Amino acid sequence: MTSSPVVAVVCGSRSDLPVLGGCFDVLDRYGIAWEASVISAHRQPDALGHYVRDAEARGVLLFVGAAGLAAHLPGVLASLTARPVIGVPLDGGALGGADALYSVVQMPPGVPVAAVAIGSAGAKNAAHLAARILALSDARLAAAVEAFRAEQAGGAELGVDPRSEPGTAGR
Ligand code: RP5
Repeated sequence: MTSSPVVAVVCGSRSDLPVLGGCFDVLDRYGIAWEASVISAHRQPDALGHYVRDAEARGVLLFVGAAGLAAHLPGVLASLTARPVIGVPLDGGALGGADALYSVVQMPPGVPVAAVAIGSAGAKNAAHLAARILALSDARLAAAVEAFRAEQAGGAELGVDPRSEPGTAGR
């Protein structure tokens, strides 16, 4: 990234990074400068505090926190900054991500986290939501968000014969 990051994506483990690919792709599509870090709220709490303070000083405007299991990372991020935090719950094992979802979404009043869907869908939506928030004070980004919406709206298919779809024969 050449310009200074405005979105900081933090995940709790290197094992989370593959699921976040769509988040980085969408941020790139919008031309949003980002940086990614692996800092566990449980294993490296002091490092997380230092990182948030440094990121704010460098101009980061919004944080994305992604974690699985007892996913406290987004909530701890929200406790450390007044800037918006989007939480991505990840599927970390036996409970299929429901554990992380509950951890991310059930924040106490006064410490908000914007929770998105579990896994890769949520990772992409974290980037789309970040773009919409940042677009409130960025005309270029507002145009990019509208361009994406227009492109997406053009994908409707009317009068489809499902039997003619490729790959559905014999199912
Ligand atoms: C969470 O525990 C991480 O976000 C990850 O989803 C999960 C497992 O971490 P590792 O044991 O793979 O490092 O904190």
